[in-house]
Amino acid sequence: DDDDQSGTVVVTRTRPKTKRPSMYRVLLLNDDYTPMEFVVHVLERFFQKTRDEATHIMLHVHHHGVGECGVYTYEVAETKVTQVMDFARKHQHPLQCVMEKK
Ligand code: NFA
Repeated sequence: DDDDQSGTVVVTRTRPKTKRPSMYRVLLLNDDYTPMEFVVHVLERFFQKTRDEATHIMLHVHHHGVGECGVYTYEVAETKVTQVMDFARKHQHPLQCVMEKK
């Protein structure tokens, strides 16, 4: 409740405004050089995939050029992309990981 210049009592009610966060897909891109086993390892290590799930996603990327690793809020997606890019660079593989708004 409030009191304005005229002395009128102004009642302002609030409603709970909970905005759901935007979600972002994290994608792996195919290339000709990164070993298949390395991509499977990345999917297990950074995206908590089982070996079978990781193999399926890796083969999808290999055949279609791009594939989804997971869907996360902005900061989590950004962290995954950085972790994967740093790990690929460390091992001198050209693997690319990107994020896109859903
Ligand atoms: N195309 C790569 C190869 O034949 C494997 C790969 C899969 C790379 C998925 C990147 C992403 N060694």
